[in-house]
Amino acid sequence: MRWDIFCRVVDNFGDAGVAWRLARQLRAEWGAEVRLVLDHVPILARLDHRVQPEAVLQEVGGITVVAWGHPLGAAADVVVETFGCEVPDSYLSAMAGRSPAPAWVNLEYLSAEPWVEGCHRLPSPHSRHGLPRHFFFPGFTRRTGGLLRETGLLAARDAFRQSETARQRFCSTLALPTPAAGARLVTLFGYDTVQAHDLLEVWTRAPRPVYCLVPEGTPLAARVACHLGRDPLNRVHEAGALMLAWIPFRDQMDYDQLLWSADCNFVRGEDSFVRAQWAARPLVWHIYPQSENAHRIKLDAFLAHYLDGLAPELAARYRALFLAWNGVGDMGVAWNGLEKDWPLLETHAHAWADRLAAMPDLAHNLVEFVEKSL
Ligand code: TRH
Repeated sequence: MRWDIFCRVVDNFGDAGVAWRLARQLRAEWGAEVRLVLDHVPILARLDHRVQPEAVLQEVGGITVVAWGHPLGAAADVVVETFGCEVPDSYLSAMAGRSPAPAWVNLEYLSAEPWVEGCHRLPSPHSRHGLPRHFFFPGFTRRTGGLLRETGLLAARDAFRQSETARQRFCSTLALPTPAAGARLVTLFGYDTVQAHDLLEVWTRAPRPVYCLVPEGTPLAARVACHLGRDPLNRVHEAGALMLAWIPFRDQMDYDQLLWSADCNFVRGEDSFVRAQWAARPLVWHIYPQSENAHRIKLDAFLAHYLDGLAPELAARYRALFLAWNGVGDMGVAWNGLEKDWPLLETHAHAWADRLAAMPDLAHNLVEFVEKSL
């Protein structure tokens, strides 16, 4: 089948990141002929070095990447609008002129809120030209569209972890010092937040050494550098129990290995948040901030699922860490409060990943849905 995926970058990397991941999986596992129509190709080039930022039409890994506005010609069998972006009018006319009509789906943002189950697969009231369009919601339960997960992802993760030296090798490929024995390896990807100051202070005095890897090129990486009075070009900073290194922003396809190497991943938005769950290690989520604290509802909804199964006191302490990192509460108290709990959090993170993996993945659900509607 031919698929056209449309994406407008609202900000940051996640919009393009999700669309690109979906495109790659449809191509690799479902043999789909995919065009990704994107309004900001340079963002995709940050996620995949094969992408030419200025090209209006290019082939990357078997996927056609088209800059928004470039003529598209005939409509595809399946049309996916990501995150409520509307297809261009000229393309809509092409869709209307096609027989049979294409399957048309609006792939929505990820949320664990209960209403998602009720809206998943509902027809969109805003269909134009009388063409049917449906909402497709990712989610954490069987009554949603699920999460993006490539076939073989968890097996690749486990094989990576089986090698005792994988972590050391990973650090050496980045030309970084090897983590000290017993050091807790943490990756730090989030939005700009003052909580980072407290966290760095806590790690400097931590009873167990912390080795923190910070992907460059984000406001948080710059804030960390500013707080430590360092230039990220110096790469490594050491103070007390903390060793911190700024690392190059990785290609999306390599990002998983970074997460798999770590003992704890600070992640944000949508796609890195999901990848950290597949990494099956304790995570801390910096949720995309929304006006009027709307993100708190989303955060609480996720935690209601994610913390399920932990003893109540431990769940409360872990919850405090999520909240503190999102600006509510003391980061130092929250981090130190979990010092003895890591083995339990690790077991829990694994069980959570297994629970999610028992459900079909998003690409599978999406293909099944459009095949029925065509
Ligand atoms: O970048 P994000 O904050 O993205 C978004 C946007 O804010 C968007 O507007 C919003 O709609 C969405 O979140 C919910 O966070 P996210 O989703 O985690 O995307 C980051 C992408 O960057 C993800 O695909 C992983 C990738 N990545 C790399 O490829 N290499 C790296 O080194 C890192 C740190 C991330």
